[in-house]
Amino acid sequence: MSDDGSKATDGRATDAPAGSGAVTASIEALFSEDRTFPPPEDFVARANVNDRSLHDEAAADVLAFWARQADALDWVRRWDSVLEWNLPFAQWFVGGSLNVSYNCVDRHVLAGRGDKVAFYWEGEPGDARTITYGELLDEVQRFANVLKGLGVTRGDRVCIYMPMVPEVVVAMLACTRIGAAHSVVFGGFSAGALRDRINDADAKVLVTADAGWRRGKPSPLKPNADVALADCPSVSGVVVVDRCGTDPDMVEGRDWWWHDLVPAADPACEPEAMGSEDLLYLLYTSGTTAKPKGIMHTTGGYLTQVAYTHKFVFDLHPDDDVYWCAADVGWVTGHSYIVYGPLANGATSVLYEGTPDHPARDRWWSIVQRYGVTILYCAPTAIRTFMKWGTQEPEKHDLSSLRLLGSVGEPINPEAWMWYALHIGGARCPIVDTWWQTETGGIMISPLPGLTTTKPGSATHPLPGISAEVVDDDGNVVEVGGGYLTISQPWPSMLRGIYGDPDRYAETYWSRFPGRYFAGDGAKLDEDGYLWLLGRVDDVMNVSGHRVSTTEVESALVDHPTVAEAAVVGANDETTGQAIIAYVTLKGGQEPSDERGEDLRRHVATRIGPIARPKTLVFTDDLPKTRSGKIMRRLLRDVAEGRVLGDTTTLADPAVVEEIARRAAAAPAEG
Ligand code: 7RM
Repeated sequence: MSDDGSKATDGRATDAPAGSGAVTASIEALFSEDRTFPPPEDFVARANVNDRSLHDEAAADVLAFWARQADALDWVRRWDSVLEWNLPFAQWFVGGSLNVSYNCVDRHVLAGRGDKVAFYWEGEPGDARTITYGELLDEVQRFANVLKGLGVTRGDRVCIYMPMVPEVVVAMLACTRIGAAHSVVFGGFSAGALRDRINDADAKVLVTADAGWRRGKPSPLKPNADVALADCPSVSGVVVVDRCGTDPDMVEGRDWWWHDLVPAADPACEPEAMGSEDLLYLLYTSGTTAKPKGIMHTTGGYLTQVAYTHKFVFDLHPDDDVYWCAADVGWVTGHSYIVYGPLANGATSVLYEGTPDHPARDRWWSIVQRYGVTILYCAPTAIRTFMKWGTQEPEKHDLSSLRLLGSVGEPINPEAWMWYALHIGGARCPIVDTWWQTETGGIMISPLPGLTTTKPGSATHPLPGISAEVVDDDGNVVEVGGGYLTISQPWPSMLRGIYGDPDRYAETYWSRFPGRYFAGDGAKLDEDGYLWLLGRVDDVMNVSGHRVSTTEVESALVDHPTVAEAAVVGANDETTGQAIIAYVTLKGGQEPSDERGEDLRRHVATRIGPIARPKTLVFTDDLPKTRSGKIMRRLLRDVAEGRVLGDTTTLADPAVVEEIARRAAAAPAEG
């Protein structure tokens, strides 16, 4: 799709904005037939983007456009060329040098904003800290010197395995200050997963904590780290934050307390001038094989795109907004939209350590009210969980500070979109459904909230500067209809490779459609030029020769008033190729029964067509999810096809899938 593919629906001139403050009218609009939402008039009036000039600039000269975005950063040396492109290898802002921690912290302090709050941090037990940009600068410099003292130098790798405490941000920025690459490993991963990632990256130092708070209990980290480190010869030093007072074993000469080293460290550390293409970080992501891929991100292009997208997609007004990205820093969303984008833009953010149901199911909404959160960015899986818990939870709090909502990580079904808009956004806040990946580094496809008319469930259009196209099996561009989502031009925050495996990079991302980056996602373009993400292509089912998206069937199920959440897979079937198997969690107070199951199957058939009617429907209390909240359809397929369960170690709760297997064996199926 071209950059101007959205002209008909993006222009203010062609759309009548919804009346300002007219909540009743907005609620009616929420349930109107066409279900399209122009940005509210009062939002448009103050928005960073409310016309097509960014689109026009990018369409006129995309490299000049990206150079202008890069100019929003402070460079030690300006680049010689914006892009050097030897497909599939890109280099951005070649010859330029800069320091990421300087851009994220120092320059705001130097501009007189040292007292501005960078983070309102809240621990799960209710303890809290406010960290200003000035304090962040002090801690980052000290910790940078601590790392140097442990022998870390420019070009080394540092592994970070931590809970959501301010020190995790400090550790990441300290690495960037001295030119070391970090590899953050999500705190929910096991000792074995940590070991493999440390060894693949050949990390010199590990930064961790004794434990982090989860549902009222310390969830251990240091004991896992000790198990991992028994097989990690590259690690010579470990720094431990005492978060929970669990008194872990400390190995003499290897392990050091944060609270001993940091206060004693030299408070001044000059930022290293790094090349634009120097490695900024590695982030491991699982692919189709057992070995996780170390996705490589570099410095100048990455920071340019995350700052640009954070400013325009979230319509950031740094002096007024309180921004909260509720992801974990162990995922790419945390890297780009908790740490680098917001800090590069001088934002004030909320950082929360714990679970949404501790001490009660209104914890998030109490945080929104207390800090006056204006922008909330979270995942559909969280929204569906809140739907399941009921509207009485958000209704306990005043959420009127919110003015913009974001979604990321999975397709958001229209039902969840509407619930989010109505019960969290008060029918007042635009929603940005942002599509991107660990590999893309930053947001690629999303509404611009002051410009784009949204449709619930559609991520709408590629951002200015991004060339996304849907292609068919043969790589031909699809104008209207379904196919594969590809990116046809390089972008600044694209991955630069898979650490230690350049062949795998070319093979995984650039071989399926020559000349195009293939994201692994199915997508369709509707008649109005709107993009609908249909999930990973291995989630597209083929029933009697018809392509049926798992997402569409899930959406239809969740659209039923009794359903809280649904996951759908295609299981091998002798007659139809694949058969549709649905796993359904009912809302609180709803009872599973054969009649209810039949009712839901009929509902899907009415919504999409008889071809999409699930053959089997299994009621479950929970769905198997990864720790980042993505439904593990692979395991549900194993269950559906009666296979021995595959690897469940990346699941948040492995017991869930065993229970589902028991119920599936007993579920009735249509002949
Ligand atoms: C940011 C992140 C990437 C995969 C991606 C998609 C899915 C993410 C959306 C989405 C539909 C969205 N990185 N995905 N965002 N699908 N609409 N707005 O999640 O590397 O962990 O996952 O997530 O399948 O390929 S990730």
